[in-house]
Amino acid sequence: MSFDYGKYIRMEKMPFLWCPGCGIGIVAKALYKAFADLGWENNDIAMVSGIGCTSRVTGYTNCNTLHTTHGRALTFATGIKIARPDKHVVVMAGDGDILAIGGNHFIHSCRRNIDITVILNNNHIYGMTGGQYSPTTPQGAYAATAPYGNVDPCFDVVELSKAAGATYVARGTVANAVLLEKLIRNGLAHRGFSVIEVISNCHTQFGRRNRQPEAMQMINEIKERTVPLARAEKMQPEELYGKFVVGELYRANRPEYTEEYERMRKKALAKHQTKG
Ligand SMILES: Cc1ncc(C[n+]2csc(CCOP(=O)(O)OP(=O)(O)O)c2C)c(N)n1
Ligand code: SF4
Repeated sequence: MSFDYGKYIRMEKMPFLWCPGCGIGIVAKALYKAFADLGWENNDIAMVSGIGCTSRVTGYTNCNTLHTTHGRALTFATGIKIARPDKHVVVMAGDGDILAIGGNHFIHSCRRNIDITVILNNNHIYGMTGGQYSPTTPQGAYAATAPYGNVDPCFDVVELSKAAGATYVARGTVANAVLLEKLIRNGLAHRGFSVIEVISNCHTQFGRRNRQPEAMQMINEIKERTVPLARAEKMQPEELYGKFVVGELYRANRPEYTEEYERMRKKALAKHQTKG
């Protein structure tokens, strides 16, 4: 079904700065489709980002936007959600932005279960700044700062989010936009902290150094390594090594932060008024 994604784009900002074939375009389109499916108007949404290629989505999106400093999107997003709980707050983030410099904010936002949706575009590298390795660069992969291969083990975004307290966790890829739209839509609709990890391609900085310099090479490789959750459940852990298990991977119900905060505020107010 066609939809008017132009409604969510600031046409005056065109053209996008992304390299041709970059996965971020697919992620942005899936996000706009999810907004349209949910019937969200431009002014219903507040989108926040830090710095990076992924973070540029915010500048191109026609809604209430805040393009902040590297790693700090969740601090601004938390402030917005507390001040305006009526807004749908979305954070667009790269793996470096939200898991390295912003890692501390990320785990504590998961713990609070604040009603914010994070779209974590995992292209396994710092794209914007020239291909330094990030917390999701696979061990052994090459990067500008790992010319002989990366020694650091990488985070599993799904396990990290679950362990820290997020209440909706999903993984999709740029190789399956239809599934990605559904995962994003369900994450946006979820009341609580939701994380949608998107396995994406940065052929310019990651692929070029790892024998996949073309966008389609990377996207095809992502497709080959993708395993839907139902199939993964029948596989052994060793068979899943190096694979991307996709789908809605975790859901939980826990009190949401702004509601709890409001409850405490009212309690404090009542106590104060009784004393007065
Ligand atoms: C405090 C600070 N440190 C470092 C930078 C430089 N910087 C800008 S974007 C970026 C990394 C971006 O990588 P990622 O978040 O993975 O996003 P991508 O570009 O891959 O989408 C870095 C290190 C900065 N802008 N501010
Ligand atoms: S450097 Fe990588 S992440 Fe940035 S626009 Fe180019 S392909 Fe995309």
